[in-house]
Amino acid sequence: MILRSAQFDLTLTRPHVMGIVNITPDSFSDGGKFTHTSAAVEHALNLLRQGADILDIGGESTRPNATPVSLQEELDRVIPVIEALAGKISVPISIDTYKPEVMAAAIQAGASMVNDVRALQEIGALEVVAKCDVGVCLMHMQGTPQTMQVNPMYEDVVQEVKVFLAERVAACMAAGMSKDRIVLDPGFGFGKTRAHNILLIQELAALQSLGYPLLVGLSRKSVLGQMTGQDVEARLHASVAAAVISALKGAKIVRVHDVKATVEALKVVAAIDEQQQDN
Ligand code: 8Y7
Repeated sequence: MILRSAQFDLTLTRPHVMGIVNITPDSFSDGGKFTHTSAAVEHALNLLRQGADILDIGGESTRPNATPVSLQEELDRVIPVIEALAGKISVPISIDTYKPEVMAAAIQAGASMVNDVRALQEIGALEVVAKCDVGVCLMHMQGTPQTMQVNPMYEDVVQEVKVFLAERVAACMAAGMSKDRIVLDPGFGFGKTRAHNILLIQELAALQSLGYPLLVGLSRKSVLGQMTGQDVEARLHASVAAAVISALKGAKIVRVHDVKATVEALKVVAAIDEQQQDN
């Protein structure tokens, strides 16, 4: 499988690692450590040294109950970081936002992929991405970050996520985007109970049948806390296990905080996979 934009071409035969760069003082796992541009750039460069294949830069936390951030504040957080990295690094820069103005400014500054937890449903977002020749990750969410974990409900979570993602793909096609720009994501933890998250990972193949590369984000998420009893800062081992299982279930990109551990774990997956293919 391939993910392409004007600036990059990723052949997704082995699972790729997207490293998370949060520039959010209220982000639940980085706790404001990377608020300033230079610290965020330093963190990004660290993730690259650890083997990240893509960097995902975000300026507004989407954790449950997070306070929304103004457009100007989000721009002030992410644009200087993208400007400092663009042209200096060899991996694609993804902008994590649902706001079309942030998408446009980030692409202008050098981002070549958009990671949108609202799957380009915000007015104007589809148009920005369609005309800019960038990659896009379309994610499923039930509700909004403010309310999504109150009482998530589905009749058939896998089917409903699949139908939603297929509809968003159709919207992208109708806007003139090409197929090889698109990645799909079930949106773990976004309006899902523990049981919903588990069903989605078990049935990842059902989403793969849509024919697009899948991205999985389970890193440090609360479902892993529920499974292990560990607080967010102690979910490394659970997160690596989740990344390995995602890769075995067919995910082509995993979005993670702990790049080094994940890269090493996925090298083991890839080595075993390769030999199967050779024989
Ligand atoms: C995801 C995400 C977050 C995810 C994609 C967190 C921005 C919460 N989670 N984007 N963003 N997929 N595509 O725990 O699962 O990192 S924010």
